[in-house]
Amino acid sequence: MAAHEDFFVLMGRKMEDWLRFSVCYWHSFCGTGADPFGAPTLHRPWNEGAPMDSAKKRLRAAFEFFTKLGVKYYTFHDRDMAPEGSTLEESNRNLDEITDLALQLQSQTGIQVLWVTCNLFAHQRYMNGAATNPDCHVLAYAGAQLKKGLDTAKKLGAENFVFWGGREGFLSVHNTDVAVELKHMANFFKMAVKYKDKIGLKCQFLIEPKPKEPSKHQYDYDAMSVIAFLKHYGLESHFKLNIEPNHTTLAGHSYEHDVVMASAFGMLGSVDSNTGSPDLGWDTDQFPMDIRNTTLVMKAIVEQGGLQPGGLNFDAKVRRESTDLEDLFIAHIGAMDTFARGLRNAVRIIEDGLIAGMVKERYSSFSHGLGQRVDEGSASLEEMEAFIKQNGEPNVTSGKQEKYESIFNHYI
Ligand code: XLS
Ligand code: NI
Ligand code: NI
Repeated sequence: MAAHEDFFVLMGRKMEDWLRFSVCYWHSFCGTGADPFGAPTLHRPWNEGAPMDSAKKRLRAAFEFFTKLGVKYYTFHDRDMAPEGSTLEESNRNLDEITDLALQLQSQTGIQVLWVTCNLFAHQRYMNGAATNPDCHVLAYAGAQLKKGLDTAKKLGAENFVFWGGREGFLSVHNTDVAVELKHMANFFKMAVKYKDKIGLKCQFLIEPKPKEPSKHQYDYDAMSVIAFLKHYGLESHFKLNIEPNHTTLAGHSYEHDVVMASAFGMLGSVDSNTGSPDLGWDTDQFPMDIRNTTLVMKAIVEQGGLQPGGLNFDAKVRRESTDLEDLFIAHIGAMDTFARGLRNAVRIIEDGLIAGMVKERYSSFSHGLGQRVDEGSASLEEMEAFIKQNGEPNVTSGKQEKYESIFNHYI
């Protein structure tokens, strides 16, 4: 291997295989820069023309972008790739026509679908939720749309399928039967698992937590809530999590928190690698540009052996003031560099082993005797009592937080 190639191999794996970058379709190709206070500012040439014509122009432009950028994956919602028709049949026909073209472009370029998802939140019918709607007629529509979404995932060879519960939550507890809604959501997921098996769809199912927005209370609040939900309904072997740090900070956690928690439970499947502004209260979907954050995230990812078949999906949008087409390139390249540097830092932290050694030492009392029995789950309260009667008061040990922080800073 040439020295130059060596530079891109870390811990036996190519950087691109650690990172598995993906471009998202909705923000980068459907986004217009419109916000609740203002008109579109991003005038993309592919958004002009009749809906199906512009859908094709958009797809070709997107593949030109993926190719120029050199990414291998993209993600999309059914409804951002093809416009919704006036009936389910018409929507499905639209999707078939556009995904035929997507399939062609995929085989010409080698670019793959990291994940596909169904938009079960934008249409008016879903205003009170999809799988948690109080009206079964709406739930049925969502199920029918999901069936097509899973067929589409199979057609395009998607490596994952994401469920983000856009309006699966509530605004007021007065009109909501929480227990019933949660049961319906679980049953909806069970139908998805069953259909996936039936059609032989091989992809990984992922749930994306988010605490609020658009609903006030969302059921998939954060990583731990979703894991508890999955375990409660016996679904944990069929799903992993797609963690979006912007949502994690909205839940009141630090940037890396849910990545670390999901990974600790063996449930980290993929990452929507964006960032918010924690000083605001909403999902700003900015490109991740903070190397400290990406170092912590990549450390968790490398420690679990990577994200495959998941990846790092840029669920991020250029600011409405970033109006040049080149800003789309700059944003993605800057974010990829931020993650690449995070990866290199994380690998140095892991290979040096200094922090891991300090953490190991911190827990060393659990490696023998009573500690070992506690760790294995075989100790009893009677033993604790006997131990304390014999050994008395413990000596407190320093947590050394500032030392850890100072060491971490050396790697940034
Ligand atoms: C919205 C979510 C959404 C999902 C896909 O906040 O991040 O974009 O990733 O539906
Ligand atoms: Ni997302
Ligand atoms: Ni989001």
